[in-house]
Amino acid sequence: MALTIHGIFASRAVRPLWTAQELGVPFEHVPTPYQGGATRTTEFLALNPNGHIPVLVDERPEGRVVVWESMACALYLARHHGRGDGHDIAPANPAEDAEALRWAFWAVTELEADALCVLMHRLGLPPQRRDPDKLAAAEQRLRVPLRVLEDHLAARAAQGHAYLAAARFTVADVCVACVANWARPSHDLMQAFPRVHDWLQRCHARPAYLALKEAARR
Ligand SMILES: N[C@@H](CCC(=O)N[C@@H](CS)C(=O)NCC(=O)O)C(=O)O
Repeated sequence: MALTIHGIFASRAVRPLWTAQELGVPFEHVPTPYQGGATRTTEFLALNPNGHIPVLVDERPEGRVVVWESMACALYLARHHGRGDGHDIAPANPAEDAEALRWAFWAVTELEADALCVLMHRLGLPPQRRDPDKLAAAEQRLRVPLRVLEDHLAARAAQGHAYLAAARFTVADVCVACVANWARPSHDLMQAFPRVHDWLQRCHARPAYLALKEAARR
């Protein structure tokens, strides 16, 4: 198969997996876990010297393309495997491309570290390792970018749009939803930012996402 995505669903690999599934492009999924040493083998390190998932391998007529960094993988897929005609999640013009780029970079720089902290200290870590002070500080800091997202969604709604970057769901929504989702266990934040909460629910109710989630459960 031309496209291979390495990395389990319950990781940053969800970003390219969800993008590929939305685009309807055939791909092989190699569910490499991030624990247990699979990302430290010589073979894996040859694909990604950082030893992280996800990795995307695209066997193209002109040669093999390897992409790591989850947001780069998602944006690459949309750009090179999307139709770009305004009917799928790929950017259809430079303005939509700019939206996808800026929201993807925004998610990793403004949101990711604190959202991950919320996920870990509310759910991921064993209870004895959870730190209420770290959690409270992360939730407090997240109020700044989540306000930006909330206001953006309000402005979009006023124009009759339910998604971030276009009249339809696009890769920009995938990139931000995958990260903002980590803050969902914070009831306070979700209550404070109801548009973010509702938009996250809408994104995660997409058949492509649910299909991947179901496949991961099996
Ligand atoms: N900035 C990277 C981070 C990748 C990353 O840290 N992936 C985690 C799983 S979500 C991983 O592979 N951890 C294993 C390790 O670091 O050993 C990206 O977005 O792709």
